[in-house]
Amino acid sequence: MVAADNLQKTSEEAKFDLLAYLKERQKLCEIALERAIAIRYPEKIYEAMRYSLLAGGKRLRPILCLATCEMTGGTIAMALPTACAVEMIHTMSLIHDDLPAMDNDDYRRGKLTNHKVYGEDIAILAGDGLLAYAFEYVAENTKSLPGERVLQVIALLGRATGAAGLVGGQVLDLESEGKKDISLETLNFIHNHKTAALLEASVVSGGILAGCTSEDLQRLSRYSQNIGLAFQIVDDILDITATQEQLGKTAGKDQKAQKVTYPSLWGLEESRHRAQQLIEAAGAELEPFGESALPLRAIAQFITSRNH
Ligand code: GRG
Repeated sequence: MVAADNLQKTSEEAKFDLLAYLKERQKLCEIALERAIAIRYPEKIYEAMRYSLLAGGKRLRPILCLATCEMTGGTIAMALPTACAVEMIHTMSLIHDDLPAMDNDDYRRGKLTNHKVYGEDIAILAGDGLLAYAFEYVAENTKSLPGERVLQVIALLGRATGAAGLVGGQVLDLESEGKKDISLETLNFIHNHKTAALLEASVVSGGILAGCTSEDLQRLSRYSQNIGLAFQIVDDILDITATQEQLGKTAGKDQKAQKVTYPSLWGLEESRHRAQQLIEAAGAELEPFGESALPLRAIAQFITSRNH
């Protein structure tokens, strides 16, 4: 019986065309993001915000938010403003991460970084503008849902972005620079906050908007913490194995900076193995959602198979 169930699942998964799904969802997100910010006076700041927001990228976070909302009984319309907001927050973090005071990078998403085009002052403000607008956008545009759900989403996004999330992870990352004795515990803390926190907020907010039970929200948290860490392990692997063209940003930066990474602790093979284990653990959390979990399951697999 178990074997038959597994066979059934395999054939359903085989039928699911992830690439077509991602392409369609990316297009939907591109259109929504393009409409979200119009150019007004003073034009320069809106242009700088749009330059990075509309520079491409995989749109993984908004796609996860929409997919989770649908999986748990909600609709795309319910989650679209939040999906746009998580991409605005993510883009803000990339703009600030690339600044000379942080990672000092010249390329992002295959284009010159924001500060290289607009200068450091405007790049800082473009990040700030996107961050503030993300919260305004959710509050103003999430229609026909209980206000309590919207407040819960806003609180979750705030927590994932501030010192308990992205900011905290970035601080520890900066403090770890140049140190060779970083423990696995510290490395996990950095990436659970820098990378997994916003992925988790993207997924869980989709569930909140759809009105999930707290038990299901906990499952969604565990799913996303697992894919978040796997995502970072793969990011570290790609920094070694992929080219600048594939990544759209400078490759080989970690090794050059002699940064402690998962491959530097475990080696490439073991890192791949552990990322796959995390993806399997993530998939197990989706069991109760049955067939409607196909997109989230396939996205988790994509995280370990991606080459950019
Ligand atoms: C100023 C409130 C505030 C926060 C900023 C700079 C910073 C604090 C945090 C850094 C966060 C950061 C850049 C984490 C890295 C996450 C990561 C793996 C990014 C790459 O994500 P992808 O591969 O990129 O999804 P695309 O371009 O496809 O969207």
